[in-house]
Amino acid sequence: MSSLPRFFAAYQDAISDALDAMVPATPGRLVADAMRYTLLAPSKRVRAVVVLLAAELCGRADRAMAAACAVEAIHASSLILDDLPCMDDAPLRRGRPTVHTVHGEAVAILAAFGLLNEAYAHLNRHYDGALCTTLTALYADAVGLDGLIAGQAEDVLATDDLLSFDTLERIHRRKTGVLFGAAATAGALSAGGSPEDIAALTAYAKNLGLAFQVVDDLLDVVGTPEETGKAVRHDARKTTFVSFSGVEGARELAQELCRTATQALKPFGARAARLGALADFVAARRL
Ligand code: GRG
Repeated sequence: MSSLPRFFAAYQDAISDALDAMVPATPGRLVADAMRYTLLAPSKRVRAVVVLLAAELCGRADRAMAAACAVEAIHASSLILDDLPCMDDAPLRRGRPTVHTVHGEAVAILAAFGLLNEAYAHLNRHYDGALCTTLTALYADAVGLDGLIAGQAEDVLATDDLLSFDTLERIHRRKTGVLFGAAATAGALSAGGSPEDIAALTAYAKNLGLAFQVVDDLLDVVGTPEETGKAVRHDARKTTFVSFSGVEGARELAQELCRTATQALKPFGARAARLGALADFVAARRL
């Protein structure tokens, strides 16, 4: 399954509408324009869909959309920062020129901070009490010094070194896997899921996230800008899962991680079919 499962479209539409309302258009405000430029650009919305599907599986999806929007805002913030000249220096993202090439670096950095800030503000506006505190801490930890920031720091600083497989895995579990895990945890928490449900969904999503990153490396080699919306052969100087394991090895690793992810869903039985279909998509994705 190299295209998104059919049920995805309705989730993507609902998420895009909610994101549109989260950061409303305010003509003439450059930073808000830059935030919307990235946030509303064509995206798979995988992390937000994971939030919603985890909540559904735990019995109620009606409180999950704000957590889904917040994770998308964090993700969009990280994309802007990742693309900056001092990091990946990427020209293209989501099929469009990157924010800093359109608006300049200063506005891009402010837009990234704006999106991160909005993510936490959004949680605060939509949740109360212990749930609000827990979700805010969950996302802050995912972004923080054991999460995206740690993974990115190690990745950026290691460009010219040969990395061990363990180091590569640690970098990408943090850069990508942790936010997927937090998305599933947030969805389950918003629905009042049991500790067992939360643990199973988090294990699923962390492995799914690492598989997602392995395929990201793969698509840098075998994909096209039309498929991925990004420049390809951009990681040629870096140690990646493909430079380590080859194209076939990386594909097998992604499939193995997706199988491990799906096994974690066993306690849910057939009710987890959509998350299973998402794992099948990730293992074979071309976008
Ligand atoms: C302060 C939020 C924050 C981050 C600082 C810059 C940084 C640390 C981390 C970078 C994390 C990053 C960009 C990891 C790559 C993850 C990845 C595979 C992105 C592509 O995701 P897709 O394919 O993109 O889901 P779409 O466009 O579909 O949403």
